[in-house]
Amino acid sequence: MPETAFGTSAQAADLLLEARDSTDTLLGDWAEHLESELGSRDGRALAYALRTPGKRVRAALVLGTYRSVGGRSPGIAGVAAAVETVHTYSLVHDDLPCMDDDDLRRGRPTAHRAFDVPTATRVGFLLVPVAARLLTVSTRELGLSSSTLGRMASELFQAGGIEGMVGGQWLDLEAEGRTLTLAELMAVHRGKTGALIRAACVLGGMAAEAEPHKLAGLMAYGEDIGLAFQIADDVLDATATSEELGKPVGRDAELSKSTYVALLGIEGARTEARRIAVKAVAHLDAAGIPSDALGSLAGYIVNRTS
Ligand code: GRG
Repeated sequence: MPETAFGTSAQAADLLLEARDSTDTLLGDWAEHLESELGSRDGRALAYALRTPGKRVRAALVLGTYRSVGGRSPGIAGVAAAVETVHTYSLVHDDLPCMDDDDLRRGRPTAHRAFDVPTATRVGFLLVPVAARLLTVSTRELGLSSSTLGRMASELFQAGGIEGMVGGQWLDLEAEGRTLTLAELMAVHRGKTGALIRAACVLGGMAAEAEPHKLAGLMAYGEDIGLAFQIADDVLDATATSEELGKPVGRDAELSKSTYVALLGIEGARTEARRIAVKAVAHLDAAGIPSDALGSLAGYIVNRTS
């Protein structure tokens, strides 16, 4: 594995592999269970969405942050799957004709193409309580108190709501065809993408019952790495192929979206993503959190090709 400015990439590769395995297995089991529980076209569509295979970066961040502050239980996989389920809901709705109107996601037809728009709309909403159930079951398995569950749920669903993901997406949609300032664009990116990534990092810390200063360090890392992730996404939309991403490319330009690439150019955006990722890792060092695995993930996030 090559050395990068963020250390070796081997630790990120291992974490991502583990996150993919555990998340795909857990969500596959839930898909089967929910399909028979609902027993309808909605059940099949819900299972379809749960089974779409993503990179599982948010799950890897949950595992990595949990372990960085001493967590050791395999039960953390359920928390990771809960975060990925909120993310999947956002992708199902993001692809709808009233939003980005995309046909392909994760190399497969989007949920509304595989089924239909009303079904995909319902599936998006149905995924939110599935995430809540996953979080509840997993915190029980981790032996956490109901007040810790309450704090984790609040973190996750606040990040997924108007103060985070929904709010950021809303601003993003409103801004189509308009040129945002860098400060406005940063607010969009921190909301629509960064908030859930930050929550993944905070949830990992909360599940390990991290001390407050370490939790603050993980939150600061998550805040920066979430922004860096979306800047890298802007770069990939302008530079990667549809085969590499499993979704259409060049959509930002087609929809006249403000992006870091539009404002800073491709190289400028790459440099900015790397600068912010370095800053993210510095928060861990300042909080006394081992940064080998999380530094490696930061490197993956800004250097990835898909
Ligand atoms: C009601 C306004 C309103 C919004 C609903 C749709 C929505 C909520 C939010 C959209 C948030 C969104 C899709 C942000 C983009 C995040 C992003 C960069 C997704 C791609 O993540 P990857 O690369 O994808 O991790 P995989 O497929 O690997 O999981």
